[in-house]
Amino acid sequence: MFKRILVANRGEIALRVIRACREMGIETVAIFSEADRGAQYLELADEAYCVGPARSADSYLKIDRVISAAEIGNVQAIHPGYGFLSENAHFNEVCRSCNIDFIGPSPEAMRRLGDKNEARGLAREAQVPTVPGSEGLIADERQAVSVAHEIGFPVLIKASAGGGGRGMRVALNDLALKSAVQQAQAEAEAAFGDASIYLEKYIEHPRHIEVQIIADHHGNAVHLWERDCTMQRRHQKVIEESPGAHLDAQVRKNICESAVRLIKTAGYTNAGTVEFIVDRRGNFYFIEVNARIQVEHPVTEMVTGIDLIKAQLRVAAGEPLPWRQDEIAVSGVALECRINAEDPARNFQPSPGKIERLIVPGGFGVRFDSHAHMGYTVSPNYDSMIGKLIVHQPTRADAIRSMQRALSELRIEGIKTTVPRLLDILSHSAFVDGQVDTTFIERTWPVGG
Ligand code: MV4
Repeated sequence: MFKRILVANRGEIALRVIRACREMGIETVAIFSEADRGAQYLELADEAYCVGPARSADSYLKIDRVISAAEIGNVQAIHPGYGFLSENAHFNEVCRSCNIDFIGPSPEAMRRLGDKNEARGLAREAQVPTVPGSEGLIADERQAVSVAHEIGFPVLIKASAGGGGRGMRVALNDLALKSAVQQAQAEAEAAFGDASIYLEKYIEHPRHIEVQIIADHHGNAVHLWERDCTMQRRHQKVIEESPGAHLDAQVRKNICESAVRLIKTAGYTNAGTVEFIVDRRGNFYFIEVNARIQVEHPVTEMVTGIDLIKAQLRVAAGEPLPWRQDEIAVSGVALECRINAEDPARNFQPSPGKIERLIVPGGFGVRFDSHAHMGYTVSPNYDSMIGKLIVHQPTRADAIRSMQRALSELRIEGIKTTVPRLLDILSHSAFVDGQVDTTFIERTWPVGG
């Protein structure tokens, strides 16, 4: 096992990784920007180095500075967390060339799956259902129209280098499609430095189901069942749960087994997530792979009893997976609410500032993963998530009640948070009945969603 690793992240995920390392007897080196000086996770790490000014682009995203901290800190491996450099295949390669283990997939697997068009090809090869659409990339308007006539409108143009909803465009007819193709290519070139686009049938009112997988370096791969992340606003997840409510048992098994086939075909190692959209009839389609630990990993941890960060560290150190697929069972239901420093009354405008008072809920089956504390100042430089409230209960109804109780105990004063909107969702009959799709929030609270 590693003796010492660098945590190339900040906030709650840095804290989460440092805590797992402490329990495993692994020393940690933390990094911070000038805006994060004095943060709690830095005290819990064994060492900490400043990597630059507040702006992410000048600190957490600066590969040379992060690698310098790793060299000075004399670490064997880097845990990238989520966001920042976590899915940067170049950074992953630099780690390899510096003889530092990257706690995640190989640069090759990361690059293959990071290209959404290539990932689609791998899915077809693995006999995983993909959305009807173009065979490969779309070169021009003429080809786009021809594919659209085969599959039927509406169609969705996606950027191959995009993901997470970035660079997508719906077209309802020939004329709209023709003008959208060139715009989409130009936008993709500007945003990702890669103009590649492909076409899919637009699946209306889908549910978002994602499968947690983990693979070792000995050819073993398992899934840890699914999460339902349908409750989103503008591609930002709001509430996540596991298992998926009302997911047919056979569909569920098929989706999870598809995810494992795909990552085996891709030669993927470590933890990852395979995203699917599921239509009203239970048809499911592969969308993309997230080659990192995700924000919502705790709901899977609660229902499976498996610590995913520890599993990542063990796999990266070369240990074989300690469980067979039939040993991974789901018990009860877990819900996660993301607590953001945003004002629901002002179109979710960020609400940075000092937390004057904080009371954290507790009790049976309640977990609060957060780097926030009384006196902590939420910086405007980073994403607005200040914590994740997770509950685990025997049934979904119990979990909802528990989450309502825990949220009502949570007191955060000095800044605005999304807690009131979370309570609105939890008491909405469509959520309680599990009858929502990805457009629920925007439809239910139309003024800015
Ligand atoms: C889609 C889709 C409908 N049809 N693809 C958005 C995020 C990215 N991972 C894929 N996304 C979608 N892809 C086809 N062919 C609808 C979405 C989508 C969505 C998916 C999951 C969760 C929320 C969403 C919100 C809007 C659109």
